Amino acid sequence: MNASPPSHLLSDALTSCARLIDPLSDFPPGFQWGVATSAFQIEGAAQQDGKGPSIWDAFCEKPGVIADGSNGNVACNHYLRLEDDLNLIASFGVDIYRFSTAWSRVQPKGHGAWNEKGLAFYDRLIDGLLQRGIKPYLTLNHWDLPQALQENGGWENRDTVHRFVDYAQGMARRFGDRVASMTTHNEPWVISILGHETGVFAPGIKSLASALQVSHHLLLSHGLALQGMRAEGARMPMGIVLNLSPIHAATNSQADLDKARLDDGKLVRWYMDPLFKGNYPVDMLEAFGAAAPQTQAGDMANMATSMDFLGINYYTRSIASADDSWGVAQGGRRLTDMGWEIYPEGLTELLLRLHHDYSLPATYISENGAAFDDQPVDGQVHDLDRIDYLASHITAVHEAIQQGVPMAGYMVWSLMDNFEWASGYEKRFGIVHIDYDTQKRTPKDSALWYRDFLTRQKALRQKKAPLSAEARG
Ligand code: IFM
Repeated sequence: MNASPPSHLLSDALTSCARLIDPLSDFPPGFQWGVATSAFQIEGAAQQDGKGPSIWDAFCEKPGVIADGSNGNVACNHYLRLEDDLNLIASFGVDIYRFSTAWSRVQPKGHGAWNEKGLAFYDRLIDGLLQRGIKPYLTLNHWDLPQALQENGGWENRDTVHRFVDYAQGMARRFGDRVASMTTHNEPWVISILGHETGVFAPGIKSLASALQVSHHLLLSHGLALQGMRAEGARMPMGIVLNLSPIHAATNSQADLDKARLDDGKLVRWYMDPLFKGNYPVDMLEAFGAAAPQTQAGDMANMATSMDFLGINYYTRSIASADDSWGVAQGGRRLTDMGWEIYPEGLTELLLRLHHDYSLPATYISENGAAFDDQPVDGQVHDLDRIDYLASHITAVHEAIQQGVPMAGYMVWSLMDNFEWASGYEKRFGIVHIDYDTQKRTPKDSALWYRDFLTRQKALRQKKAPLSAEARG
């Protein structure tokens, strides 16, 4: 890989970021640093070695749903470039690598027969990480439900809950001795709302009632999967990953404040309340009316099965106005290539609020990053905007720690440019640039900055370790 630091530009960036993060910033002992990806976005090999189709394979075939008309057939070809990618990950000095397993690669129909070749791929990935001293953080569902299950009603069908528990148990049996962390679902709000209410993501359904039934089944399957994996003897920390944002009212008018409360109910409390309090927020049940999900006795207690950690994916804040007139540009802040406002202080605000309202368990920022239109120049990518973005958000995490939030780690989204769902390959979130014509990987300046930042963090850790041993006497 080309890892030579882009000299003056990188050091300018480091100096400017040093303003944000005190180089001696003290993160708690054991705080984990990592990078994250997901199976469908990077693996490719969509029909290789017995993999079955997922709902995203099927969705990409619909005309007009993916901005550039692309699909995940090749993506970053990670399936075939595993060894090189493992070396790439290791070159940044991360503690952890967060990835997802493609359910239809290991169990092509989502139930019944397992696919040994698919399982063997994840054996190689997990063992390759361990050999390099990197902890594998596995996510079971990063949106790519087997298409065969969709044909039976998908997440709207309660039977899928039980299929997911079987899948989770099978994965725990196979990999439970080696993975350091197990996440059930990534961003259930996205699966529910974007997949089933607005229909802009797979499977492309447009019904609020379907969306809410889906969210119920996702949370239920999460709780039952934790119980099922523990019953298999799995002892690694287990949790879920939510996409959360603070929601600010555009003005102090009662109508805007009410809308902000409603939006917060739909994005944050609809998930956090069942998981941590064992009930749905009453105001939201009222607001959803007849669209509220069908539940069965015992569901709420199962959803609140105790978790070892919570993962939070944070990208931006959200502004609520009663007439939906607010435009992101009105905040006066810079926007990323996704049109998302850069708002790092929202991360501290969110973490403090969640800890206050729910008394958080060990909490990870399981995704944080930004898309910018960066292109290589003479073999380098000078993505200083991304360095600023990452540094300011890491500073926001540090601030939350100082105010008492039990933060356990931070993961950059993403290791490499990849298939950004309905945006196709047009949006680049990676700290490693991918040339999709040649599959060449080029670490961007942000990757080199992150590597250097982690080197300093580790040096600090080592310096402190003997001190704390001494202090213990
Ligand atoms: O790329 C996605 C990821 O799959 C889930 N969280 C948000 C990212 C950026 O949109």
